[in-house]
Amino acid sequence: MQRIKVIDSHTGGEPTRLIIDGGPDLGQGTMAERRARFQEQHDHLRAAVVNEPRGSDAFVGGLLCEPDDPSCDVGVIYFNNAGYINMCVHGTIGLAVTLDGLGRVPSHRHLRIETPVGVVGARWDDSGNVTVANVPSYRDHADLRLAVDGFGTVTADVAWGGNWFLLVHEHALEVSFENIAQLTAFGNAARRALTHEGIRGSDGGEIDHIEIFAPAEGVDADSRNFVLCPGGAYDRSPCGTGTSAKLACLHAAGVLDEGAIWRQASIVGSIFEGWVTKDAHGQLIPHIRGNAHLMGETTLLLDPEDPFRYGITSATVR
Ligand code: PYC
Repeated sequence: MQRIKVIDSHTGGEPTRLIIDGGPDLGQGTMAERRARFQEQHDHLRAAVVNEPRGSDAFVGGLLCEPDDPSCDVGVIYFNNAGYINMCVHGTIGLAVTLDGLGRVPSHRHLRIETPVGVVGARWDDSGNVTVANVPSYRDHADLRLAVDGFGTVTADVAWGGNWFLLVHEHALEVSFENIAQLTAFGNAARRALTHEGIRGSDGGEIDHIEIFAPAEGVDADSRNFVLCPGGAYDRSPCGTGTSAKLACLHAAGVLDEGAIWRQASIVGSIFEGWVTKDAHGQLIPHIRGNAHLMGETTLLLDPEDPFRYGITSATVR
């Protein structure tokens, strides 16, 4: 019986399942190289950890690794029900709180974390919140007009915040918890429209996260968002890489100065605070502050007799 030890947390309602023991041995190399090995040789374990019947479409999984970069404390590879994601801020806040619970955080209360798309930082403040200093982020396209089948033409930006986002700011949608089914249908149609139009990120990457914005009503925030993740689930948190992409767009538009606070509410009302600084190379660094709660410490059992031990996926359904 294969055993995989995980710790579950949630960040603003969005779950993270961190593999702390029993995960695949990916050998040495950068996180990007090890992620490729994970995908090629051990993808069934990704599916086992996050898909039903053990997981759900909402879970983001993280595989804790020894870092390749000696300046880092840990490395991590993030994944979900559909595959692998580049960076995950809510997951990094969850990882930080998990390592703290395990007593693995240095006394200076700061972690350097290696990901497939760069090194990020996680720092605690006196209130117990964690701030993630994300990878350099930027706006790629402004005010793109996109015809979305069944929803008319919307206006959106494209930005990198550790993943590629379409950030829709002019639309006729109601951004509310009650309207999740329609928002999800829109997000899927917008992804099809991007594919149809051949619109990708400037590095050729697929724009696989769709983010829709509206004024925040009933919460103390600058905006409320709905984020559709690549596997079809919506982000319960405000999505830290999505908030990073938003900060990059606001800064590029000249409406968010360095250090000014932006409060982003999610579709369930949880909030991240964000601001931007510039690094030594003049690149824009988003900082995202939030907190996470531990939910469970589990040993997953993969019974060789269980036909769904590697999750319910198209590969296991008969
Ligand atoms: O918080 O960056 C994030 C994230 C990405 C996908 C789900 N959450």
